[in-house]
Amino acid sequence: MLNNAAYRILKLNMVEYLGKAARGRGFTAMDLTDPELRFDRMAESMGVPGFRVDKPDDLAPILKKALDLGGPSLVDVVMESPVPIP
Ligand SMILES: Cc1ncc(C[n+]2csc(CCOP(=O)(O)OP(=O)(O)O)c2C)c(N)n1
Ligand SMILES: [Mg+2]
Repeated sequence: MLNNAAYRILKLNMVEYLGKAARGRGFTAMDLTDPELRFDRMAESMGVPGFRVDKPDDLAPILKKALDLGGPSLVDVVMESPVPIP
């Protein structure tokens, strides 16, 4: 899964609605960072192999490892998802 640790669509909606008025305002309750969500660990807790990718160079080897299992697994891919305010 592509994990941007945020409800990004809600941020985009807020910026679209407020435009420049969004400057200086925070995104209340739209970040999922405290606590950090670990979907790899959630998968493991349910008996499904979990992997985490936190740097781009690891993506291909970890995907290969997951696919080589020949069964279900979850790959938690850490994404950046900045939302610029106009
Ligand atoms: C059960 C449920 N609760 C709340 C919502 C409202 N909602 C729509 S999109 C969204 C955030 C989606 O965030 P995410 O899945 O992380 O996707 P992203 O926008 O970050 O790509 C929420 C809370 C919903 N659609 N369904
Ligand atoms: Mg998200």
